Amino acid sequence: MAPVNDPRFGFCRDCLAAQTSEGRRCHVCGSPRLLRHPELYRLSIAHVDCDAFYASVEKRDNPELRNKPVIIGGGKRGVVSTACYVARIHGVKSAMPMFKALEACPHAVVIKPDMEKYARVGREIRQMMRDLTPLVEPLSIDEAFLDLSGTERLHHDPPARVMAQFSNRVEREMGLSVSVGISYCKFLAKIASDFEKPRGFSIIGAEEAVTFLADKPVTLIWGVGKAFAATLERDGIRTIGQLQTMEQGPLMAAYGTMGQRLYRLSRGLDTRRVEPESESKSVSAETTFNEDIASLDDLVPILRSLSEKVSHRLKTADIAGRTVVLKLKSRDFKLRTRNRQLADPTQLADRIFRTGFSLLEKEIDGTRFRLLGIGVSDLSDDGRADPLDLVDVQATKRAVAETAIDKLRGKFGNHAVETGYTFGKIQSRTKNVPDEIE
Ligand code: DCP
Ligand code: MG
Repeated sequence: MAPVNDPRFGFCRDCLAAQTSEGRRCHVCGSPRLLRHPELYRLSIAHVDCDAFYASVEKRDNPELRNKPVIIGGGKRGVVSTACYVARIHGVKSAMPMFKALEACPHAVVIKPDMEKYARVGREIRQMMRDLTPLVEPLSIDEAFLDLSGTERLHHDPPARVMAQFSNRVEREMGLSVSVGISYCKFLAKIASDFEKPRGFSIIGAEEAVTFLADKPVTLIWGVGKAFAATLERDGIRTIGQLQTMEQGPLMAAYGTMGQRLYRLSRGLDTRRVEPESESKSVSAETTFNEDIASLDDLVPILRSLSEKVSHRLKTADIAGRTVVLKLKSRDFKLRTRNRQLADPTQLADRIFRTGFSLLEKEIDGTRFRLLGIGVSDLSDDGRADPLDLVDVQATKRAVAETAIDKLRGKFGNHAVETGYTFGKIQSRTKNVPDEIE
């Protein structure tokens, strides 16, 4: 009987044989991909992220590309969506302008993204995750959290071994590779999956969490973007280790709710649960125009009014959504959907509108549109929506203004207050088509 669950014994990621010795290669199959960790059989939160996702799908479907540098991108955005690992060696990165990428790697094969295909592949992989546990929380097209606590009796194997088998299964059946991170919480599982990409498998245990985090930059903390990192830098804080020496009170006094997050996450304290997708998938509003519209100026007031509708429904149901989805239908009925994930769920018209606006702006290319829709998905109702963002004072002011407008509308009806974006601008343009909630 293999010494499963005894942390003195690791196992081989390839053949899963238990490793009884300290050797660097598997004593059964010779593979060097061995896993050993004192908490190996106790950790049950996993994060999975596909390697160079779009590029890997294209390579799988055209074996001639296998050893070539491949860039997915181009089209109207003119930037790199993803680069395979060969292209990355030449310095090509996501979000790089295409012309720069081709300067760095002139012999790269450039492929336009086929979003439908990637979404289908993403769904197939998610289904394989759901074979392991119902607690699967997708974060984007190619990544998800899994909570495997309590599944050991079902699988007759601890989570780490289940995940190693999963990653082998994805390679075998889907022809794609993934990287896996395992820990006791979401924060560290996600960091772990990024640790030794591609084909990675990393483990961060509770014992080592604080030391592991100490020399890492603050940007590793969920919610610390460029702007906030710059604020912290001005205050002399660059590493997570520095946060570990600070108390919660002063951190909250300086940075509000974010201060609490800094305090907790820097110490590896993260009790967020893995939340499977919610029943109601999205809340949206859309409208078909009397006449097709091509100009941004004409679309903006409609977008604003639809954002307010969506926000009103979210507030009424006391839910919030983390992904903003923009929908456009062109005169020839071609559908475009674009989405963007926010750092926190929102129910504010202002955030929905501003995010929708930045997505819409990019789509203005002379096409005449017959329909515009805006909505949010990734719904949640746990009160984590719209933390007051002390970094962006203007955003806080707008949120406060919006609450005031909501109160007035609550008293005097929906048309009591109109914002500058919509005032007098849209009545004549839109048909009275019912909106939808999926
Ligand atoms: N993506 C994009 N634009 C970006 C970043 C990502 O269109 N700026 C798309 C393309 C990626 C997919 O999302 O294939 C997944 O994003 P990841 O950040 O997980 O990147 P990859 O999977 O490509 O690479 P990695 O191996 O680093 O995960
Ligand atoms: Mg990825």
